[in-house]
Order: sequence, then C-alpha cells, then structure tokens
Amino acid sequence: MSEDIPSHDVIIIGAGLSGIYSVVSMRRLGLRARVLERGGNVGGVWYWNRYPGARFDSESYTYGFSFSQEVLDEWEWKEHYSAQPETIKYINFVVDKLGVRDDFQFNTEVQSAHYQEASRTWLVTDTKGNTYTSRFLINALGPLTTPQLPNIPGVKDYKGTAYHTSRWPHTPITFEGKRVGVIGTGATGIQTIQEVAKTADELFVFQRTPNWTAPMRNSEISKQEMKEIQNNYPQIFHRCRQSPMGFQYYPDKRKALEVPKEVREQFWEELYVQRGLVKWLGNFHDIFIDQEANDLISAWMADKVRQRVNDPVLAEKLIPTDHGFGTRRVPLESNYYELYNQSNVKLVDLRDTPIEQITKTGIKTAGVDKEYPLDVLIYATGFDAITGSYEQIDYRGLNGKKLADKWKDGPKTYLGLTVEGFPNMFNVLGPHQGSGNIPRSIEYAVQWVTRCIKYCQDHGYTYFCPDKAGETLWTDHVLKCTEGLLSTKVNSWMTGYNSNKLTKSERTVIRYSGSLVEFRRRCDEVADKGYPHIDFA
Ligand code: N01
Repeated sequence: MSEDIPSHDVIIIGAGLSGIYSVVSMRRLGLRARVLERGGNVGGVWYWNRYPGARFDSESYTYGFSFSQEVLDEWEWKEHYSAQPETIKYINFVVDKLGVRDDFQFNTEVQSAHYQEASRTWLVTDTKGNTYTSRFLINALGPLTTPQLPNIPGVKDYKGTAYHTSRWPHTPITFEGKRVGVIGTGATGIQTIQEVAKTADELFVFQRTPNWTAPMRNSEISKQEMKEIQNNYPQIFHRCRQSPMGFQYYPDKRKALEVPKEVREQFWEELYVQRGLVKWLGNFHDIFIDQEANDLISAWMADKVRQRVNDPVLAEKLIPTDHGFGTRRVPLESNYYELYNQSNVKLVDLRDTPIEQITKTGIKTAGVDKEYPLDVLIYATGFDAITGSYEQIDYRGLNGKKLADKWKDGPKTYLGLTVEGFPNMFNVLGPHQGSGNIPRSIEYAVQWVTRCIKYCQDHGYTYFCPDKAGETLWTDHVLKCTEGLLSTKVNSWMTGYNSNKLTKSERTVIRYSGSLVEFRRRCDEVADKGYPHIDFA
C-alpha cells in the first residue's frame, strides 16, 4: 500500500464502549474504520473484569448507550445494577444490532503508533509485526485497563492458583472447600469479597486501607417497570446530562453545616435506605469541599459500620481514618459489613501486620510466625489508571516526539480530547477529560470527535493539531478545577497515585474534576467557534 493512501481512514484502538461507539460513528460518516483489540471479543473493561460479583454500580438504564433508539427499545435490563454476564450480553447485542462486528479485529495488541509527517497518516504496528495506516487515530483505551500487581516480594513465587480480578478466566471458578485470600478492598475487592465469602471455606481479606462503601440495594426489574423506564428514557438521559457527574443525582443545595443536626441526620437516614450512589452524589454539597462537613458525614457513616459489625474492634478496622466519606470513589455493597460476622471470613489488617512476602503457598505478614496458607490468591489491586494504558504503546508525534516524554511530569492535553504535537489523534476518555458516569461521557467525547472529523471532511483537511497555547489554557483549567476539593488531598487512582509503581507514585492531576456540564460547554464552544487553538491544513 502506498504511504499516501492509508489502509484505513480511522484506526481505533480498543473495543470497549468507546471503541464501539467510535466505529459506529465513523461508519455513519462513511469512513473505513477498523478497531484493533487485544482481547478476544468486544466489551473492554466488561470483557476483562469477569471476577465474581462484578456488576454496575450506576443504574443499568443510566449506564447503557443512549444514542440508538433501536437498542433502547429492544434491550431489557434485568436488574437495577446489571451483573457482568448480562452486561457483556448487552454489549454484544449492541454490536450485532448495529451491524459493526466485522469492523473489529481481536487478539491484536498495538505496540506502537507513529505519526508520519509526509503522508499525514498514522502508522500503527501490532505485537505480531502487522502494520496499519490511517488518516486519524482514535485511542479508546479505557481508563481502567492496565492491571496492577502489588509490588510485594514473592508475587512470582506463589505456586497456588492466582488471579488478578481484571484477568479473570472465562471458565467458572469455585471456592468451596478452599482457603482464599483477597488483597485489596477497593470497589473491585469489595465486590469480589462479597461473592467469595458465600462459598469459600476460609476467606482472608488483606486490607491495607479501608474504604467507605454504601448499600447498593439492587433488585430485579419487572417487565412493567422496564416498560416505564423505556418510556422515561428521554427524561432519564436529560437528568444525567444536566447533572455534574452524569448520573441521575444532584448534590443537595443545602450545607450540612447549616441545617440542624436532626434535619441533617434524618436526611442521611433517608439517603441510606435509597438505591445507589445517591448517598454519595446526592449528599449535601459541602461534604466535598468543607472538612468540617465531611467529618460529620464520615462520623455518621462510621456509626452505620459499627451497627452492622458485631465485633467492635473489627468494626473500627473497617472504618477509614485516612480519608473522609466521598473523597474516594464510593463502592456500593450488599451485606458487605455483615459478612465479617461470618466465621469463615477473617480480616487481616495490613496496617498492623504488613505483608512481608508472598510465599510458594500463601502470604506471610509481619507479626505472625506462620504464613496464611492459601489455595487461591486473588489480586484486587486495581489498575495503572488512565495514563497506564498510554504507557503500554510507543506513541510518537511530530518530529518523532514520544508521548511518554511529553507526559512524564503529568499529562497535558487540549480539552482532554487532543494533544499538542500529536496531529490527527483523539483520546476518548483519556486524561483531563470529563468522565463521571462513563458511558455518558464516552457518548459526548465520540460525538465531539465525529464532529471534528466531519469538519475536516467538509473542508478537505487532512491534518489537524492543537497548539501549545490551547493546551496550556486547558491544562491550567483542569488544575484549577481541583482547587478546594477534599478528594484532591487523598491518595487514589483518581489522583494519579500508584503505590505499586517504582517511578511516579506522586499524586498528579490526571482527571477532569469540574462539572461535566461545564466540560461539555467548553468543548462545544470550541467546536461552535471553528476550533480555536487547533490548526487545520
Ligand atoms: O482498584 P483500587 P479497584 N498491598 O485502586 C489495594 C472502578 N470499578 O479495582 O488503598 C496491599 O480502587 C489498595 O490499597 P490502598 C471504580 O471506578 C467500578 O478496586 O492503596 N494492598 C486498594 O484497596 C474503582 O474506583 C466497578 O492502601 C494493595 C486496592 O488494592 C476503580 O474501578 C467495580 C496493594 C485497589 O483498589 C478501581 O477499583 C469495580 C499492595 N501492594 C471497580 N496495592 C463498578 O461497579 C494495591 N492494594 C462499575
């Protein structure tokens, strides 16, 4: 193939929700698009994360795609919070319904993507040495893609069965009669622990930092209820669109500190019995910015833990002390605290007794002579989030500049969607881009990308690239959005903190933490005004 005629108009990396909607949109523009995907099928995060208990923690009908009326009319959600097996069915249903399955190429891991200045194309190479060229490149890598193992000595020595939750086998795994260890108590660990505790002979939870978590209150959706949801889709998506995080929930306009104690606590009781993330996102707005207000809700939530765990010493170990409620992502649970009342579940508090070593047969912690022998060891240790997946690919832009070098002190982007020095390249849900309720943000980002490509088509442009000034303005805005938020003072993947990486474990601003309404307003304004700070040719 001549260098001037690329093999494709658009190469999309990743077959998760971002890649799926991207390819549908490119097809609608009449472009030749191909999705390269490392996994064996579509689904992205839902393809890989098959661990027991994996499910949505936003309502199924606010998480699904909104762009296809056909899909909205035909797909019926079974539960308010869909479990992974149903979700992966849904994703496959969408791909087949919209007739794009042939546009995906599976088992194809991209190794490098180099911009070719002479031809204004991207040259993409996979790990088998195959090459692809395209005018545009869409990175649909997903924010939680690259699994992170703990940097504990001996990880490679363990001879029992070990899984990272994000690389779970496709065959059923049983825990009956087994001693199972889980390292990690983030959203994934909490979901896994709830499921494994039902059948394991013994379950050891290795907890370094307790997390705040709140009741999910999942239930089935009846046929009648689903009909009502379908009739209400326009209102549901409108509510999501107007809210700061893309969910159905709006922070309460009152301040926790201004209402009388009885009113405040009555409100919290009402939230606690409701379904879903409302306990976090529908709370008083000052709990996110005022330490005193946050201390109040944290103390109230801590009492809920104490009421649910029989052993008062154990209850205290499950209550976070290093961060306030809602300053990290709040996982949702179903009887999580009660399972610590079961005789087969033991909490190992790593703050008292840190893991010294993973041995051939189990885990050895400080302060105990013997190890914890394990048949199965589950790493629920999270991800090298957001930028981690970009680091897996050798991206080179103008003058051969490496993206890794450009981002070594933290990401820099224009609108989170484009990067100075990397022409004809888009990031969907990359760093500095609004996320919140992820599919809602994917839809917006892909629509913005599609509009920009259409603009190129309409004007006969074969090149676009944001300028330095635009990137500086955006990066400053992203930094400004973090000011005053209590969450920015807390270590988590959301603040770019990664304790398992030998380099760069400091907090960095990798997310857009402003309101999604404001994010979209700014991005729309750029497109409406003919893309200031983006050069076209
Ligand atoms: O990852 P995490 P996750 N030694 O980084 C521990 C989304 N999600 O996969 O806090 C010992 O939150 C670590 O301990 P610490 C959701 O956005 C959504 O759970 O660093 N422990 C922590 O407990 C979520 O926020 C759903 O001290 C170690 C855990 O591992 C995001 O995914 C479901 C360790 C990692 O927690 C990531 O969640 C699940 C070590 N060396 C996830 N290293 C939905 O429901 C790490 N840990 C849609």
